[in-house]
Amino acid sequence: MQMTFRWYNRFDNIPLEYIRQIPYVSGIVTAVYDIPVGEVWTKEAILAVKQPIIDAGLTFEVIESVPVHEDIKMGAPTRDRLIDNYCQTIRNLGEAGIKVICYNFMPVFDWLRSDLAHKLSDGSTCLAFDQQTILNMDPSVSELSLPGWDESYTKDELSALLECYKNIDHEKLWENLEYFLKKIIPVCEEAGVKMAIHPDDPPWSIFGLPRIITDKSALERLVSIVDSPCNGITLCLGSLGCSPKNDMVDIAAEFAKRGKVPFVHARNVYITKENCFEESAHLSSSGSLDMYAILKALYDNGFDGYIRPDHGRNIWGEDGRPGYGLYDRALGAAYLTGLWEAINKSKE
Ligand code: DNO
Repeated sequence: MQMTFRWYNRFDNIPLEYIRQIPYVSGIVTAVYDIPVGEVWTKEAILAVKQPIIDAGLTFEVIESVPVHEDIKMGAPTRDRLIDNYCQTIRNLGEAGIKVICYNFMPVFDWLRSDLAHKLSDGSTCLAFDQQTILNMDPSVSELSLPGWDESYTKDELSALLECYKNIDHEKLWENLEYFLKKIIPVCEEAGVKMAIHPDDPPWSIFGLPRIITDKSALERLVSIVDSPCNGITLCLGSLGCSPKNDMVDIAAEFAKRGKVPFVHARNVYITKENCFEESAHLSSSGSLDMYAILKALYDNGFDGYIRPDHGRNIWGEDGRPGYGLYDRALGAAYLTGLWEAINKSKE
């Protein structure tokens, strides 16, 4: 298990030196943020991101994310050129020492929340999702973006995109994902890079858009599209785990056993009612997930990939990027490392 930490490079105000001081954190997870979605990440741009990380004594082996252009998700006629670009980015990343690429196949929106600063009883704030608030929102009349998304859209861009997706149902989206994977996985095999799809967050359809990576059977289907160690998943506990239908211990065990989990996003969620949740502190006692049992399932099934604490609360007066401040994620990393040590020692 390699403990990593997400960092938004020159767009992040957390110094790398601070991250280096979190016990056991050895690597940074980040991306090239200034190349438009769909264009090739040049070697120069990748190395410019890598150098300060190496200088700080950390490793740079996981990318989150190389965003997938909407034309690929929609199966538009332009997709072949965009997939060629994606393949070139994979090759360039492989040459720069990258081992895992996290990506997602969610139409238009990446993760979605109704509140970025939901107040908890201890005075901290967290990300939260309330289904009713989302149902009352109309994306075609507002500009939507979240800190941490790869793209934000103007009102007009959003309306146009939503219109295009009217013709794309779940099966069509699966077909387009299959087309994409069949082209890129052979390139990954040559480049020595593993793809790790991020589940849809939250794992149900929003604004009438199809969402497909939502449960165990979807993950089964995904890994069977191309049977390769390079076709894996980012096991995001909070994304799948905010639906009580997803048994996270079982999912962790199953896909770790099959060597399909190169990357884990470890965070807890507290399910307040159906389709509503708060992003709690990482501890099992704070949320709805049994973090010990999930980590044990990973350990027992040979997990040896990268893991990172995920969204943290804003605590101790920090005014951090929602979900991505320093303090609570550092607490999360220490907690996860402690669990891992205890599991490891219990086997001796
Ligand atoms: C949210 C993240 C996601 C994730 C992408 C991966 O905080 O977990 O934005 O980076 O979905 O492509």
